[in-house]
Amino acid sequence: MFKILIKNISAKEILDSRGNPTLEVSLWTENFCGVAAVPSGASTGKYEAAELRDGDKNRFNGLGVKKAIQNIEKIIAPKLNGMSVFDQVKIDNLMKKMDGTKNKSRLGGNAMLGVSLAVARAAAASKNQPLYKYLGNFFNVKPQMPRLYMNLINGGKHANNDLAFQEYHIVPETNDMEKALEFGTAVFRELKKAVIKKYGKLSANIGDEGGLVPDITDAEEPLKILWSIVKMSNVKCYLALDVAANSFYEKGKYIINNKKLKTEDLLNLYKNLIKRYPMVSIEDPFHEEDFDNFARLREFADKFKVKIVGDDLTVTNPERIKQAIKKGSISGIIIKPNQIGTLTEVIEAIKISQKNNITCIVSHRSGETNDDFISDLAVASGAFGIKAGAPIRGERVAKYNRLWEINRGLK
Ligand code: 2PG
Ligand code: MG
Repeated sequence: MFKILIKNISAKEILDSRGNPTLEVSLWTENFCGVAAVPSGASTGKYEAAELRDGDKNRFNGLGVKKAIQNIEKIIAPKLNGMSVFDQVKIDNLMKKMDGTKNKSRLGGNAMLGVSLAVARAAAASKNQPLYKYLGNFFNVKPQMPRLYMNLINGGKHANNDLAFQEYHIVPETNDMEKALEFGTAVFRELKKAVIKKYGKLSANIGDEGGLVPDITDAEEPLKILWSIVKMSNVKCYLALDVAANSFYEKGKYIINNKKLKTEDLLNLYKNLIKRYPMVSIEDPFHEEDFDNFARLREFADKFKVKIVGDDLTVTNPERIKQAIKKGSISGIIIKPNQIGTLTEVIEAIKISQKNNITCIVSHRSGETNDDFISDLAVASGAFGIKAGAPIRGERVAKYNRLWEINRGLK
């Protein structure tokens, strides 16, 4: 294959959707430039790739990423310059080797991911291909539009309310983007009205992912409200949860609505929800080490065709994913590029999952940028779903608008 050589790599700080600094990489060849920005989570798993922050309290509350930028420009760039943008695997492996740590703490997972994604963007541009087409070369599947997981009610670490569960999604049963988006925005409008009527106008304020933040404490109530709206329509639509249970797990108990629940109680709560609502999936139902109770719930959920999804449990890490598969803990998985730090490992994570019949859902982070890489990735990998928040807020709609655009091209 012909080669297009990397000439220069630079990076700069930009703000993410929470107003924290993150980095954006520009990777230059003779004629093209690939740009990629890196998101940041709030409910992060212990086993995620390290996010390198400056820790200088006098600047951006310690969250600056100048060190990561220096690593890109002073350590990574000199080694990558002269390599071909088509050598994605070689480049990612080289960065891993240069980093040399298990969790990418030396160079920073954020630094490495920014470069890795920018390489792919520059490669796609060099071939004059849309990104999803270029990424499609790494997968043996037909590109496919993902189902939209629209997070319409926010709780947990993404909201200033007392809802323990982090995300309440609607998942329209269609991969026609226009139909899904039109439906999603209509439900969101109705939801706003319903919530204001029942809980007052402050309840229609929004959280980190654009969903409403009603003053509700009961974990089931949001499902009730969403279902009451969705069931009126003639579009088939499921509900989904990201519990992010790790964020309210303390000393062996789960704190929900000021009550301390035992694992057994929480398991029963899920079983009841599965019986009562048209759920498609439940993500992170237990804390990030609890492979066994994930497996118990999965066994039950299988009978209802509800997927039990790993996120903090699996952190897009091929080793953790293999462990979860072996233990029967998951039937679905969240794919977040910045949890692992290189595109090559993201692709590996997706392939291992698909080979084992695990449903893939590509996901944004709660702290996002306008970068829409994950939309192309979801399509190219034939992922079942994509989590991109509510269909409002610029950094969320960037993903939806990109999918809409790709959908036009695919038709
Ligand atoms: C999650 C994500 C994205 P965060 O838990 O799945 O919705 O949240 O980026 O805060 O980890
Ligand atoms: Mg999650």
